[in-house]
Formats: sequence, structure tokens, C-alpha cells
Amino acid sequence: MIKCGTINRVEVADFDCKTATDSDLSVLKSLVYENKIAVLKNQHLTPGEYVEFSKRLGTPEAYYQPMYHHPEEKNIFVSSNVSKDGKRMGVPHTGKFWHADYAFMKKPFAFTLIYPQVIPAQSRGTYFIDMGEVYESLPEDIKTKLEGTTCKHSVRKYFKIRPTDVYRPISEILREIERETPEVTHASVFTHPVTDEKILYISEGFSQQMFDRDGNPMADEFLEHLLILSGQKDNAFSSPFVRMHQFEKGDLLFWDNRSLVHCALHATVAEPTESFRITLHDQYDFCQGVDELNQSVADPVLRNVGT
Ligand code: 7UC
Ligand code: FE
Repeated sequence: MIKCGTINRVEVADFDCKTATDSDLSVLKSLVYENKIAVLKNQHLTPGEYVEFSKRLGTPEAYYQPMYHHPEEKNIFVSSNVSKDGKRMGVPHTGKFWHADYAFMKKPFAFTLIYPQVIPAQSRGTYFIDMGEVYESLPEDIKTKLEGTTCKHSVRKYFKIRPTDVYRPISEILREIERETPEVTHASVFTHPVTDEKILYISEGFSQQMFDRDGNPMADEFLEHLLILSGQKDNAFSSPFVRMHQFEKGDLLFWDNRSLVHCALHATVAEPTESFRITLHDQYDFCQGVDELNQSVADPVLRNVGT
């Protein structure tokens, strides 16, 4: 295993998902908790093998909208703009905004796996920001102001119109989004259950509104200021907090979705690209108190249309 210095990334050159032992997997998971991202090089997995491997790392959860599902493996979320024999799968242009996967849900994921299948020549990568590192860097007065605060998260800003939505009134679709994925509340700062690190849990994509410790709405400028400090408002991706992983064919990326926010690299030209994602829960609560904050929020309604 090769450690890649300060970029919070471990490159694992001699790991074979198919022959890894239980103890290899527990070392790998510890590396991810500690270093945030591991890159397994030169993997050759069928969709079925990929899902099997993921089940040894955690508990996969299929995305709530079937239009993202791989036709044979619903636990694989397909981001793709590729057509084969006039047929396409998954959804194009996913995740091109700063977010943590499922932050708009009651139980966000512990881990994300990305296994690119078709890698574009130019825009081949994902940006990351470590929100633990961001929290650590905040001035004391801001850390104090954050104590006991919460933030509401919603998918509405980046909800993708489905093929079945064509010709439907937008008001009806908007009502449906609010009913199926009502906003959820998370602590603005929580302690990572494994590393004990404090994480500033906000994102440009999903965070809507912060509330102070008494439940009163806070000024929008505060959330905006935190997003600016974290580097998520920097369209040039030049903040020192921003890191990029460039994909090579065979890479399987495995990251800590509690502490990292990520953003798919923006393509400047239209190029074929396809990537298979699996998201996992681990044996810990996402963070302490996560259930209490959302007791009154109904579970998401899963629909079987829209594929
Ligand atoms: O199409 C997308 O960018 C999917 C996004 C709204 N959600 C990804 C997730 O897991 O939170
Ligand atoms: Fe994502």
C-alpha cells in the first residue's frame, strides 16, 4: 500500500477485491476512516462482483429513484451519458455540485464507492473537500456560534426531471418532491463516530437553512459565509481545501461520506462518460442524535416509475 502524503488519500496498488480477506477489508476500512479516500487500482469487476464486494464493506442501499438503477443490479447507481444500441442507462450529469451523498435523507451514507466504466479523455475526475479539515480551520468565534445549531437539507435544488415528468405541471412535480423527500435536519457540526473528528456538515447543493440552538432561523449570510470559507463557492476550484482525484481505468474509489463533500468535474466538451456508484451504511449511526432530529419526518416514498 502506498501512502500519498498530505492529500488524504491512500493509493492501494496490490489489492484484489476478489481475493481480499476479512482482515484486508478491515485494514482498508480503517484507512478510509483515517485518510478519507482509498483508491484501489486495476480492478476488474462485473456489476455482480462489485455489489458482492461492497456487501463485505458495509450495507448497500439502492438510490430512492429507480431511474438511476443499473438494470441488473439495483444497488448500482449509474451516472452515464453513453448509449449502447440506442439504449441508455442511469442518468447523465449527476453530482456536478458540492454535496455529500444522501445528506437530504434521514440516514445519509457512511461510504461511497465509485467505479468509473467509461473515462472521458478530458474531464476525468472528482473534486473533494474534507469538511473536518474545514471545521478545524474555523476561527474560534465561528466555532462558538455553530454550537448547538442545525441545518435543513433538501434535494429540491438538484432534483432531476424524470422522463415521465414531461408534460406534467411543474407545481405537481414540486409538491411530489416535497412529499417524497421532505427536508431533513442534521446537526451543523457533528462528531465522526470512528475518528472523533468534528465535521462541518453543510453543502452548497443540499443545505437550505440553518437554525440556532433555540430553533430560530439564522441569517442566510451565515450559511453562505461558511460555504465560502469551505471553498464550496469557489467556481475556479482554487481553494486550498479542494483536492481532485483524476481517474484511470480500473480505479475503484472508496471514501468517507461523513467528512467529505464532493463535486463531479465539469466537462467543458461533451464526452462519453459512465460511472458505477454504490453507497453503504456502516455499523455506526451516521452521527449521534441523527434519529431524534428527524422523528417527525416520514420515510421517503419509493416509486416504481421513472426508469
Ligand atoms: O442526479 C444527481 O445528481 C443525484 C443527486 C441529486 N443525489 C445524489 C445523492 O446520493 O445524494
Ligand atoms: Fe455524489
